[in-house]
Amino acid sequence: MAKQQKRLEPPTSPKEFGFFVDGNSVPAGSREIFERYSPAHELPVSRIPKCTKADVDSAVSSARQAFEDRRWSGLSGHDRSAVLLKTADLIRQNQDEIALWETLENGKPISQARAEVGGCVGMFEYASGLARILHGDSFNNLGDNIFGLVTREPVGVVGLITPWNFPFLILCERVPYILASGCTLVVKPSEMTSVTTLLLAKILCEAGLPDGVINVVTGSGRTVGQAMTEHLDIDMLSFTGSTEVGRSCVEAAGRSNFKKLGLELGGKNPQIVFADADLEDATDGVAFGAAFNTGQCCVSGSRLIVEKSVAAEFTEMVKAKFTKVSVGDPLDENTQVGAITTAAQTQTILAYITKGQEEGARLICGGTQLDLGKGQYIAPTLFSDVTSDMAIARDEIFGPVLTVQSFETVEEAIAIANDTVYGLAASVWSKNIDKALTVMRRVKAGRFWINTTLSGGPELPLGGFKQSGWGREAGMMGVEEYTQVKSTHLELGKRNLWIT
Ligand code: TXE
Repeated sequence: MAKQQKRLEPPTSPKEFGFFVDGNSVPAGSREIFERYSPAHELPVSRIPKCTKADVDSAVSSARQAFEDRRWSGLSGHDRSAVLLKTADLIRQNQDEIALWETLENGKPISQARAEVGGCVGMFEYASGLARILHGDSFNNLGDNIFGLVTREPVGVVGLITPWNFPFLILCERVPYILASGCTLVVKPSEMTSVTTLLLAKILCEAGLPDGVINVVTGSGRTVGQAMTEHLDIDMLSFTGSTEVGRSCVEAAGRSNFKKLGLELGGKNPQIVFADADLEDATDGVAFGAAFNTGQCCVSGSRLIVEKSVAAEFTEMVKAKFTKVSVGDPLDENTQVGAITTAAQTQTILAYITKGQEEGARLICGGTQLDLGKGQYIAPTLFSDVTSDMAIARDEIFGPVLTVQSFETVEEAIAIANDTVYGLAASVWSKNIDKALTVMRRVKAGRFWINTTLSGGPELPLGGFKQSGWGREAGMMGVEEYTQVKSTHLELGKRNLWIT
């Protein structure tokens, strides 16, 4: 039973926000405004400035100044840690407000949004420890006259471009780790979901982060995002979003300053179910993995690959779950699946559903837009008779659409799972440890779940194999990614002269 909460309502008028540079909120002034509508309530909820290239320059210059004068990187790990811990506390105190904005702008259920914000508290707490743990290495085995040191330094000014599917969670899987490393930041949230990024910048400053260490520019990908990818004074760019824009980040880095890149891109993630799995758990997990966050997750388990002997039965069990899941107003405490975040995404999902039928897949359930009076909703959709060459089995749909394929041997299951250009995540359901571990070792994916799915936390690194991206976020690696390594040789005693 969901706990009893006061029924939340969307605001009666949109709230204005400025962007954030050098510790100050900068009002829109004469800039154009982007008005965001709640995808569930069809009401304007927020108004944010569309920043210009000049705004990107001023944000980068603020981050550069803050980096070069060492107001943050020059602090001890202990002092940086204290700011991150205080931030964790303030996020906890502001959990309801942050969660409400996530729901209003993204359309995700409020109970889910609250849980995600709770998880973000943990990200800051964990990264606060890493600020103190981060260290290099030394070599005492190079002979009596040489000593070797390996030190880590923050990479510099980091640009961070985030998407709209988990605006606060994806932000918090990166920001505390970047700050733990000593870097400074310019963040560009998706224009669809900017508010919680602006709230985090304010909270960080309240927690004692020096001005200029975090800056937020709002607005379009084509203007603001593109300017960041090409900027000569951004040392590293972390991008999460579509494969297409990821490719343009690589090209822009090549054209500009070879900035270091971290990329988290698309996925077409398999969920492999063996006949010996606990089928009740597996059904629930598979349905959750595909429909959670309306399937708008880079790690969504969108391809069910099930052992032939139980395929028909299992498909029926997933259908029963899908028809039972509560889709509706994300402000309702009992909703499990909320609204599709953007009108463009709704059209993309519906077009794939049509294409699946045209390609000969069999629609088992869902497949339609739900009319709930207002808002964009799509019923969890299940397709069987799917083959690996169909677009619905190959492309990232980013919606609540699950395809079913079957296999007879472990080798066949692995081959189907790997038959994709992506390698972000995968799940396997089996009570046989040999099979589960064989699949884990052989399927190419950066995140793996055995008898569970979509679980995570601040400790384990995230990232993709193949075309799902470069680098890792979170965990110790999530801090190390934002450092560069310096090797120092130190000679002791008298030099063995070259010219005598
Ligand atoms: O993503 P974009 P979109 C996938 C998913 C979805 C598709 C399109 O399949 O259907 O991408 O979504 C900024 N230079 N994912 O169009 O455009 C943009 O403003 C620099 C998977 O919304 O990639 C936003 O801040 N930046 C993914 C961010 O990039 C640019 C999450 C992501 O938007 C830019 C989201 C440019 N030229 C979508 N153009 C995941 N891996 O979780 C846009 N942006």
